[in-house]
Amino acid sequence: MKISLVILTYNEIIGLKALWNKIPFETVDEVFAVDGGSTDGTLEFFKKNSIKVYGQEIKGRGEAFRIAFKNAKGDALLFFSPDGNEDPNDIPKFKPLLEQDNDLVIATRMVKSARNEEDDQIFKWRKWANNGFTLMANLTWNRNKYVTDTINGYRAIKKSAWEKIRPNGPGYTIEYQSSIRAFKLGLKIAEFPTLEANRIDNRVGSPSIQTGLAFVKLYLSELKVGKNLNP
Ligand SMILES: Nc1nc2c(ncn2[C@@H]2O[C@H](COP(=O)(O)OP(=O)(O)OP(=O)(O)O)[C@@H](O)[C@H]2O)c(=O)[nH]1
Ligand SMILES: [Mg+2]
Repeated sequence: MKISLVILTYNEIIGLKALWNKIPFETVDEVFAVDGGSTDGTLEFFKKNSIKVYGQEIKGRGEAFRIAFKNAKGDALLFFSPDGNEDPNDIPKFKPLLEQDNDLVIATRMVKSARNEEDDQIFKWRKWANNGFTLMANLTWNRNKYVTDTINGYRAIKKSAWEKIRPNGPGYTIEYQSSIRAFKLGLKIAEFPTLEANRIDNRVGSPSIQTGLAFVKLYLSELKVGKNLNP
């Protein structure tokens, strides 16, 4: 099975530089980046390191995923966000699970042996919200083993599965929609625990309230479309 590593960036030069030498490139078959319009030196960094970059006419991670699937040569795409949250040591863990016939493999931040970015805070607002959305998706659509982190971006998806689910959602909803649609079709999903670290620069990434509302909207629209995924 050939794996395409997709690096997702939007002004991520600080994390990118810090993590670059820790990425096990030798364990994947292809590497490219999809960039949402960086102006901070990210594009120059990729150029210097001979990494092909696809730009986006429409911003957001949803569009980035779609561009990646259009262009990748691999059988499965592994999405990596170099902002510090995702541990590059996990990159080789996806392939064996894909080869065990799983369509979607998710690095979960929501089991005992894992860590979520907010675990050292008393009020884990984002974690709790994520767990709420995950519960709703599992109860509504999952007929197999409970999936603990339907939202994490650190995941690998087989091209064959993507073509069946064809997620059309915007921005940060893309992972949630992919998980929901995989539930609907009864695709095989595996998870392994990951240790989510803090963002390397101290920026705030996704805006919480706006993203939460987008998730509610996505959940409702998935209820409406049901199994009619390609209208
Ligand atoms: N290609 C692409 N990547 C994006 C876009 N928006 C965000 N990203 C990248 O996706 C990754 C995750 O985005 P973040 O904004 O950090 O979202 P988050 O992880 O929910 O937020 P934090 O917890 O604050 O890090 C980062 O590597 C971003 O650079 C986009 O429009 N296009
Ligand atoms: Mg992040």
